[in-house]
Amino acid sequence: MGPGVVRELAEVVGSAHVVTDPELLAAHVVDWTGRFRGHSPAMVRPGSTAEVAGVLDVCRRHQVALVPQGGNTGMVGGGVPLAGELVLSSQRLTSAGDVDLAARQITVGAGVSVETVQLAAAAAGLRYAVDFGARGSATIGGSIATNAGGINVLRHGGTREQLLGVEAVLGTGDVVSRLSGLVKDNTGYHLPGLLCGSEGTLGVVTAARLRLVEAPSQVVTALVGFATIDDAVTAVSTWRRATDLLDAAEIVLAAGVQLVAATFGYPLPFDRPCAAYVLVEASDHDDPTERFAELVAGAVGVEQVAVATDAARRAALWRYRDEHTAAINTVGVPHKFDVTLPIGALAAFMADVPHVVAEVEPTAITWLFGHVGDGNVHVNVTGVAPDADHLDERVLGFVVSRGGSISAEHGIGTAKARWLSLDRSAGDVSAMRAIKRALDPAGILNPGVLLA
Ligand code: FAD
Ligand code: 2HG
Ligand code: ZN
Repeated sequence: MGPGVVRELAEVVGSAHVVTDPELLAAHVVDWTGRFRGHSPAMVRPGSTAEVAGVLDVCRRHQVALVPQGGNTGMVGGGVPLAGELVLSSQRLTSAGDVDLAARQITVGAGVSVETVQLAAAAAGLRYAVDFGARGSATIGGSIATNAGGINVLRHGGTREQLLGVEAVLGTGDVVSRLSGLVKDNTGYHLPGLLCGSEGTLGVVTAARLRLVEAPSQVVTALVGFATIDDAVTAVSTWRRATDLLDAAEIVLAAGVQLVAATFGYPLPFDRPCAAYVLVEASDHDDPTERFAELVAGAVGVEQVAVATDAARRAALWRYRDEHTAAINTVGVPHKFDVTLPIGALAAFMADVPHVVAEVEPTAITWLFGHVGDGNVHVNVTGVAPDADHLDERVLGFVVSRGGSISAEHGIGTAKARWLSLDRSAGDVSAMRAIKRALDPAGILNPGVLLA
């Protein structure tokens, strides 16, 4: 990218917002895990949809590839410039409207964090239902691009279910603006739904209209220790059939809990370790604790239970789950496999996958945790080289052989682009390529991601 392009970009966004200093760029060319590291000539920070359109226009005319970037918490190497692309940051797209109480909706810029939306909703007595550990840094734009899931999917759905509309600049330069928040609106193709989960390959999201839900008045959180993984998975299926009140059901294993406690200096949750733990949360208008206690008491293989209803003790239980990602990163740069299995195949998958990893990487460590309520387990493997592709090939192939999906919620990114066809038919991939060609004909948006 020559100085002429930098000048043109500066004319669009102002020279203060075209960052070329390598020190300032450093944090934007490597992903959160440290596995994916690239380089970039510049990061551009447009402050409005019109400026995003201007940047894309410059890029199209000069055939400059770009990577949209929000909080850079993505887990699949999709938000970093691995092939020297320009970085388009949403840092300045931070407008935030008031909560619309009548509609229970809010409109925010793409660079607003998920946590900021949660707090705005809470201040209005409502709730933004998407939640996950990176809430403080992850942006609404990034969460839409990845269709982020998180801990409340089983009750409220993922990001797509909260998305009433978007504003976005497509690779063609067309601006899509659907922020009216109409709940019923079947006028043509549902472009917000298409952009959600498109991983920055079709357009740059600049703003979104989001659904808010009622805030729970009474919440109970429990950490339930089980004798086996199978018991834990079975209990969650049973509870889900018995009640609609579960907000979250997360699984962690003994080794992960031990690692989190040792890394952050927390006490172990119980005096004896359990093979598997389910962190389960339920909420209702009336205190759900009693109903919930009955369900736990009826489960097979329960060894230990800790219950919390006040915010501080609930948070203390959540940290054993939320801090897995950070703790694992202290062990080494992980290979991450974010996969879903049919619920009936989940326990066997969790028992078998460490052996599958050991077949190809005998000294690796396999960590398992995740959103057991929706069949989504995070397989993290440490002790292997970042480019050990044979491991990815083996694990992802194993997932598909058990009827699973190679991406539950993080997306394909660059990490799994080579294996897309393991999980999607030729016709499916061909339809996706046709959409990509139509909406990004110059191929400037995240060229290494998803359909590389
Ligand atoms: P980035 O990492 O900056 O980008 C992610 C992708 O979106 C890239 O492909 C990028 O090009 C694209 N993109 C970013 N902004 C835009 C935009 N405005 N327009 C178009 N494309 C864009 N994810 C889950 O789904 N569930 C979880 O439970 C979860 N927990 C996490 C916990 C931790 C501790 C961490 C570090 C990550 C976790 N993640 C989780 C992954 C990550 O936080 C999400 O994928 C999040 O949605 C990414 O948001 P971001 O703003 O950081 O996006
Ligand atoms: C989570 O559920 C995130 O904590 C991150 O999706 C998963 O670190 C991971 O593999
Ligand atoms: Zn997750």
